[in-house]
Amino acid sequence: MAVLVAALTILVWPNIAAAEDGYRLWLRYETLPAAEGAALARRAGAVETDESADPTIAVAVAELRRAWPSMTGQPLAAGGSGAAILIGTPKSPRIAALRLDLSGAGEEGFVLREMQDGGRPMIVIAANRPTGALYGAFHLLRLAQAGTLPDRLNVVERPRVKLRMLNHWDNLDRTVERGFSGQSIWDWWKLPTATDPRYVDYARANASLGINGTVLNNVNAKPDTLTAEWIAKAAAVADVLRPYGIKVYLSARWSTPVELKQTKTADPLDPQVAAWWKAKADEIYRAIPDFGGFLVKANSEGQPGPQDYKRTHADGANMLAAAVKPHGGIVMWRAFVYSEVDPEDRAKQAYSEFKPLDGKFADNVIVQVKNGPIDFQPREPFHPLFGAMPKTPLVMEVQITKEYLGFATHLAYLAPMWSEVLEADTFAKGKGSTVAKVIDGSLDGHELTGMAGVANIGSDRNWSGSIFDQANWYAYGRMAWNPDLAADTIATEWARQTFTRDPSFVQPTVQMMMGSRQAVVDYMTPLGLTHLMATGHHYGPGPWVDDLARPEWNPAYYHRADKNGIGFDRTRTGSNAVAQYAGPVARRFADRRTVGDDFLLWFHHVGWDEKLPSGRTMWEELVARYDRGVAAVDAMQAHWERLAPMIDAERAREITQFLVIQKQEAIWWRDASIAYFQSVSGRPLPQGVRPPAHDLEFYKAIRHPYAPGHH
Ligand code: BDP
Repeated sequence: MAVLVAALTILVWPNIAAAEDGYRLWLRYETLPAAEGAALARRAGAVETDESADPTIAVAVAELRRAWPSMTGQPLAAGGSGAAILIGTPKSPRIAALRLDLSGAGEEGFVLREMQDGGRPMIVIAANRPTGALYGAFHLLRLAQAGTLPDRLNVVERPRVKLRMLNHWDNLDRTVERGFSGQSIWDWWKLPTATDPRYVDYARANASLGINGTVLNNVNAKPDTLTAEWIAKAAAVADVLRPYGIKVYLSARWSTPVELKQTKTADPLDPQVAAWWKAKADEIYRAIPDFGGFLVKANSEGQPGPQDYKRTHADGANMLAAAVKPHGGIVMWRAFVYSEVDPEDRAKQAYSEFKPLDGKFADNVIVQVKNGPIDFQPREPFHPLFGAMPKTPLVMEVQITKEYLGFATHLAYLAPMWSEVLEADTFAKGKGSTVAKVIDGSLDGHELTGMAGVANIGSDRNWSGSIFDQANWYAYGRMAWNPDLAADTIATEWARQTFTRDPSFVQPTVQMMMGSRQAVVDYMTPLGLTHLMATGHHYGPGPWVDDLARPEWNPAYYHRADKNGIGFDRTRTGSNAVAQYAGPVARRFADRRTVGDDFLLWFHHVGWDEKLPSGRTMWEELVARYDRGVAAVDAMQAHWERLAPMIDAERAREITQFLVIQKQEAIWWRDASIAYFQSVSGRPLPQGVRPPAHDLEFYKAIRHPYAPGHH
């Protein structure tokens, strides 16, 4: 037996050693081709600093020392006279002596320069603060890994957005709301004493993108989060993340003091309530001196809030803001609200509630607005609050986890969706008032700026549930650093670091990624349709659902299909949601000739037999879009069959299998949707179109009580 085990070990071991399970993300530091590795080693053969006592510089140096020999294939020199990387801030005598202009680097940016230092060739990573130096180190490694290091380095970068946040929707029992990649990485039960080494790798990955804040717990928060027991756990995580420039924040439940039986009310204007939060903030800051602040979901989807006491969102936010203000903390107050009693179009409600509060928030409050007016759908127009609250800094919140875009198994690269919103012109101050300019503060002169991404990170070995979902984490971080970065540029640098630099792999992979989100739109919610997912878990189609307690939870509320036509009239003849946008935008959306395919049924109710610019009728076009979505997945599969052999078998296999799932589910979406809409439209299927595999009742009967991510 022992002999057999030994023999098996020998057989199996090489595979294990070469295992590519995705754990290393984009920080793989594979050995470069020999000539390139040697050239890199000549440019720098050692890593030097005067500031190794600084914890952030220390982790930057550690990262460089781990990556450099791994990429060059040569050990680092012990020190001395050869070419080297020199990293630090002006506190370092050697950096100060170089007299670099660091004004362009700001608080968190960096300068990368190749220059002579006492006759030695140096790659200099210099920054005003240690965190900037850490970001510079990661930038250097990104360029080296991606094979895009210029001959003479001369880079100046600084982040455009101040708060680059992840929002974990992680519960205290380690389940994750809308998480499809295992359990929460926060092993609360073992904290604060045991800290999983994974927290360090989490910090490295985030720091490599410039992410500088993380909200540890779900916006649907429990009062327990703010007990001494849990504060200690959060503090232990904060200690691990701190050297990487990442601050910890917590989601706070509005009614916490009442539920902990420490106050009688949660009325924000009650002095006892304000005193409780002030004492709580003091307690948190004693444990976490650089605590970032609170994220709050209030009076939204059943969560308590200041309106329970007839106070406004501003009253609530400002009371909390006063509690954290002496410590330099902030409050991120979410604008994701819609009422269970208000019959008004849900797409209008957040604007109606928040716009009148513009100018009423304290200066350490930032209002967090989802990218679109409904809820993280495969495509939404930009949220009308962007550009409408010039006196209030707004965070744009996007969902990295794919609640509505096929969970972790569908390949859907989300950067094109985020760019679409960031590039959208609000016309708030005339042409060129893009959402990106609202977010980076340049439009209205705000210093406090932010982006928030609902994390897709979990305990799965590959972190994100699939290899391609790692690209969404990556792209989110890169875009939070620079909202103008192009989605395909990001995909290219990600693919080159994650897989290989071989252009015959990278190019078609990037092409596949770039088209993938539109494919999802086409097979789930084409032409501006939205929110047609099945109830609760949001997995699979449910366009027929019309019997849920709240009207705006029903897909039928959104598509409004009847025997005459389909779509939600949001023009003047309907809910007039278009009027929440600035003039030129409102006019474009309101006009059938200018609204475009993407938002046609978002803003208009269109007759089934009306002719569209394609020459097809509405009904024919709808069917054609569903077919186009399925065909796009077919094409992805065909591409991948050719590409898979170019990478390691382990990751290739997962991608191949997930594409099979995506194909099956794209067909399910198409067939179920066509079966349903045909039952409403009564129109025959256009010629040559394949009928759904089953009748409508079959699709309606499908149940998924154990779908992941539900709460
Ligand atoms: C919805 C999710 C729900 C979240 C909510 C939110 O279905 O689980 O709690 O967003 O953002 O999309 O608060």
